[in-house]
Amino acid sequence: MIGELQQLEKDALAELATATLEEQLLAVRAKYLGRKGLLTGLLRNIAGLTGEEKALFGKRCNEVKEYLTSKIEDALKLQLGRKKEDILLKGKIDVTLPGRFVPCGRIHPVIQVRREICAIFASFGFSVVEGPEVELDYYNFEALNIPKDHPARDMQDTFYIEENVVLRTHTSPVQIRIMEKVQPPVRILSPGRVYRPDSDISHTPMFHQMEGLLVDRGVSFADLKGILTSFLKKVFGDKTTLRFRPSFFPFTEPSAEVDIRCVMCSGRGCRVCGQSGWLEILGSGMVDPAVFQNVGYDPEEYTGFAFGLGLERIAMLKYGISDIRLFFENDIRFLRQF
Ligand code: 2NM
Repeated sequence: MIGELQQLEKDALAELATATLEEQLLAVRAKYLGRKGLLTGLLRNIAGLTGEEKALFGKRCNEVKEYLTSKIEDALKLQLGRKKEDILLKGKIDVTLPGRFVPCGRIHPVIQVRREICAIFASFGFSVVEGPEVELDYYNFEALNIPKDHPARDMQDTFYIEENVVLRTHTSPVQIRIMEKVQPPVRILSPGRVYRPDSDISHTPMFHQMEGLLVDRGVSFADLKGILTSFLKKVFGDKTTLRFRPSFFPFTEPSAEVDIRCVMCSGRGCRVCGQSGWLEILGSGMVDPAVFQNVGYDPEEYTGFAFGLGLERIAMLKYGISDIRLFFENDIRFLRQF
């Protein structure tokens, strides 16, 4: 029996010597020292021994058990150390390697222009407001005095979602929503995406608009001219020449379009201004009393002016871009230039 015990110890040590992984070490421990292990099996035979033999064999068994236990513990500790080292080695960073190139984005030119214009009007006391892009027919047309038979209502000019739901064709419905909620004085700016079914070198089905509205007692056309003149000189430079040209919009009366002297040819006539020497920049006018009536403002008490402009158009003139579609192709070589 002592011989079997010695053989067991030898075998266990031999297996331990070749075991390196944690699973292997635990398997060795289970095989020899576990509750159903070989050593327990040997101890079961103790019954057949005499008292003296029993004591000796039991003592030897304990010694072997303690010895093997400590050997396996040592081996387990060693392999844990190796595992930690492995993890550290794998995670080692070579700080002398060159860094990875991270391409840097830019603010889109249309949004740059939007921010610039918002900042100018903020300095005039306007606040920025936003509203839904999917809009009710009522807010997009009806409240703005655009009657059912107006040409702007044709399917060609508006994306319809349902009979009375459209993609907004301008951001004026945002202003109607504000006027419904708050009493004058009102000074607001509503930038945002708008949608019209056009597509060519100067039209995309989605583009960005900015509309402004100022309502108070005693607001006149002179205020409109003053504010818009200051604004355009801030955007295009102090020396900018402008003209107010009579126009028509269903929601303003009187209405005026504002042109600036062509920034490309200084008025001599070129392709950009169609040889006219002038560039159309924005539409404007005194808010029609019918619109005030629709939002519950008393047209006898209040007057106001409003204007609207396309942000892509301003960006094109400012940066000398000839095709509006470039803004939406997301070609990094184009976008990086601004
Ligand atoms: C324009 C031109 C003229 C305009 C009118 C309104 C409102 F809601 F007050 F009636 N908002 N924007 C307006 C006026 C827009 O865009 C060319």
